[in-house]
Amino acid sequence: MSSERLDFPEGFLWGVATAAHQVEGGNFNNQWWQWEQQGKLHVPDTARVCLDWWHHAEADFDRAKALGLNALRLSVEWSRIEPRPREFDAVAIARYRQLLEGLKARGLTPMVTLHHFTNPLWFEARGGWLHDAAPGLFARFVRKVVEELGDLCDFWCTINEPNIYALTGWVLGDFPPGGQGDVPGALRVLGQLIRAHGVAYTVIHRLQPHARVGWAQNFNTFDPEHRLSPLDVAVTHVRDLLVNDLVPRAIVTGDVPLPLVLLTGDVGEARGTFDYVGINTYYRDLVRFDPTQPGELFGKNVPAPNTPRSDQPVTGTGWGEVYPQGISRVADELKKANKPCYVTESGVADHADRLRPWVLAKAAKAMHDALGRGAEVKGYFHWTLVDNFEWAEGFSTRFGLFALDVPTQRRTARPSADLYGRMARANGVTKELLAPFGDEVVRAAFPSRQ
Ligand code: IFM
Repeated sequence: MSSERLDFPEGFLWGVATAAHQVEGGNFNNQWWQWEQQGKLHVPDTARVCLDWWHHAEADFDRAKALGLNALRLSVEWSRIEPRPREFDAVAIARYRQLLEGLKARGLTPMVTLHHFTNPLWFEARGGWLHDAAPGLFARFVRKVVEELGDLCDFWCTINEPNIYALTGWVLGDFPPGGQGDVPGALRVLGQLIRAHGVAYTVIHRLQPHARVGWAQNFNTFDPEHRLSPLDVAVTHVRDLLVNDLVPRAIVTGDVPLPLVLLTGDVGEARGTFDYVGINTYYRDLVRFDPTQPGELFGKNVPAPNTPRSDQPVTGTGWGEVYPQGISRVADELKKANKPCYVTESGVADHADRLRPWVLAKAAKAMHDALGRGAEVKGYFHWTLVDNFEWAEGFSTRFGLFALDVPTQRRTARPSADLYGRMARANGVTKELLAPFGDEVVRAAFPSRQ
């Protein structure tokens, strides 16, 4: 019966998402490694060996295949492929070819991200993304990647979460280069990343006219703490505009509203440069007007009371309400862009697996609802397969379907790995499938029938 089952369209992608620096190990030539060496993480960790994908990714590909998944998102590490300007490393390229062949051999459609937070040191030394030449340098790298790997992949994600890269690196100080409260700097970087996305799109399509090219946008749901407070509503709107809307609007229309465009610069050439939108979504925050926080644009994020919270980072203001429901809000909103979307990331920091089954059920429901309202959602990439290096938090927070014991590299499936595998194999969700995880998980996908 359809009400007892959430079915997904044929060919729907059920995958997992990863990123090079978070899994490969041995990436000693990018700015994150340098940041780790300077002791800038919130915990005493490094990504030294990581999950050792550089040598053993195939064992995890086997795990993904055994679950019954049909897709996997990974990123290529710019600092490996182009360790020095214009010098391309044939050994690194050969290894990436091997990885993509490995995915294909296992029936896992690869989505390849071209930039996921890390930059080669030589690029940083030239001024990183703030240098005028940065989009062109990125385009040169992208051209090489597509020339070398294009026979094995035609599904590209140019840049992962440009908004988070700018926010954490220029405003919050958690990511290199560690800027704090520098909103103008964040906007300048965003402008550069949007232009870089645009040129990358054009380069890829010149080489591969049939390619599917998009980017992954982090959408954080914001709601005013008090809906009737005009000040809460106003500061919420500003956050929404800067965090969620600016990049998609720029890529869809080629416009950034005044006065922000004075900082981002013109992005007209990025107009229409997308075949899909990648949705990364994790949290919701309520926003309260706070006149004492000019650096936070006069707003303070407050978690909604009595809502699900993930494991938390060891420092900082913490992560908001776990909110997979955000997927349907974003997918509905994106219908006006008239292109398909993929959930390129959704997941939860949850070492005990207490919330992950609920997140999976709720995400499936959110996508199913959005599909029912006409959104073209074509796949879901869970973040992530195996616990990995969570940037400033090192290995202190755990997002994996499989737990990782870092010293021994031993992987242990969490119960939700089995659940997600069953969802993928069924291309849908049933009550029976969710029942072992309890009523709340069943209700997450079948709210009215309990
Ligand atoms: O681990 C990150 C990923 O690199 C980008 N999106 C959010 C994930 C979880 O925090």
